[in-house]
Amino acid sequence: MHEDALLARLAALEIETPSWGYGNSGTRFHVYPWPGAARTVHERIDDAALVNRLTGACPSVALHIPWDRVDDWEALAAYATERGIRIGAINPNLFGDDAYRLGSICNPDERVRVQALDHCRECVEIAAQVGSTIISLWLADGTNYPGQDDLRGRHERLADGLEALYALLPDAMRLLVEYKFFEPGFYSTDLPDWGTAALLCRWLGPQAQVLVDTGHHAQGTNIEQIVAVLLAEGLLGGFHFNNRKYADDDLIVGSIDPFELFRIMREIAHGDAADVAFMIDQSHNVEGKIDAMIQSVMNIQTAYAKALLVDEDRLAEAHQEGDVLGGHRVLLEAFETDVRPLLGRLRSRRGVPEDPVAAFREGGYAETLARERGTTSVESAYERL
Ligand code: LRH
Ligand code: MN
Repeated sequence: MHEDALLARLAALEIETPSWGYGNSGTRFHVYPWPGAARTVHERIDDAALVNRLTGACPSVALHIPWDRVDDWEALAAYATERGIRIGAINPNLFGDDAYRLGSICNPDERVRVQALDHCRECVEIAAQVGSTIISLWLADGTNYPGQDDLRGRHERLADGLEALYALLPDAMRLLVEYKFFEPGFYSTDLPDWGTAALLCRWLGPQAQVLVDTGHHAQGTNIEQIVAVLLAEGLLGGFHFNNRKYADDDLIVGSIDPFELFRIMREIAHGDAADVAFMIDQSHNVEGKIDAMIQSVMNIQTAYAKALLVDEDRLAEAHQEGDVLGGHRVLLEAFETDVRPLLGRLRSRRGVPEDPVAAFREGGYAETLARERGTTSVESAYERL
């Protein structure tokens, strides 16, 4: 592929960052506060806008409701626009309420199911007010013990609930259905895998597609094959990029297994991914939030650049000739290519720093934010928790 075509494909890659990735976050063991970490939706939007200014690749920020709730949604959309970004996917929260102990739309209690659908209806209205076209739905629904509930009954309630939500969508809006194989359900999860999500999306209709969170699979799962099949079926709606070594660790994408990310992005580069929403979903528990997010964007761009370098003609030849190692070596050649100079040229063409993480660190942004937000040190950040 000629360099101009490569740079055009790379320039077209837009990566949405999550508002919840900019605030203090942790595990059930502890939340370690970070000096200058965003505390309000406006500060989270400010940080997302800074990531966009330094990378030129992140024109939208995903919101989570009610974590990012405000009284005036138009004003919030304007606040984002003034800072050069727009509000992206709206994520309903059907896990952060006492009522959801036994689930939300799969709950055996109809009153809870009605409450869950009401929240989804509010999220559809919010999306319409802020100009968002994506409802990104993850359900924590599941059970912890055999016999706790009827698995078939829960599936039927799941289908009914999604059908009712689907009916609320205006024409231009999409429902992205996110699956996860376990947690917080430790015996069954009602939306556990890509197959269940794909079946339901195909049944719901063309505005429903599957969201692949790269941390939501059993060890050893071939995620790029799931991506290839969903692309082939026109059911791939988007990604929640992150990385993990063990479970849903939500670490920086590409930080543990960059070769896997490359293999996933090769399926994207080789497929028709025009409508795929590339979103990050991470929590930065021990590191700075903003430079971690910028590094994540760079890791995705790196994987995509290498994927675009795959010599697809030679690969097809190797497949035709049954040249097993030959085919593998075509992929290795691209993966082992240093694409930093190419990405440096992309960024200088865009007028953004060639190394955005270095620019953030050398630019004193962290110190400025910590001073402005009054948490100049970890200690003072502790006091504010
Ligand atoms: C669930 C999940 C989901 C979000 C949450 C922040 O594990 O991936 O996408 O709602 O993380
Ligand atoms: Mn996710």
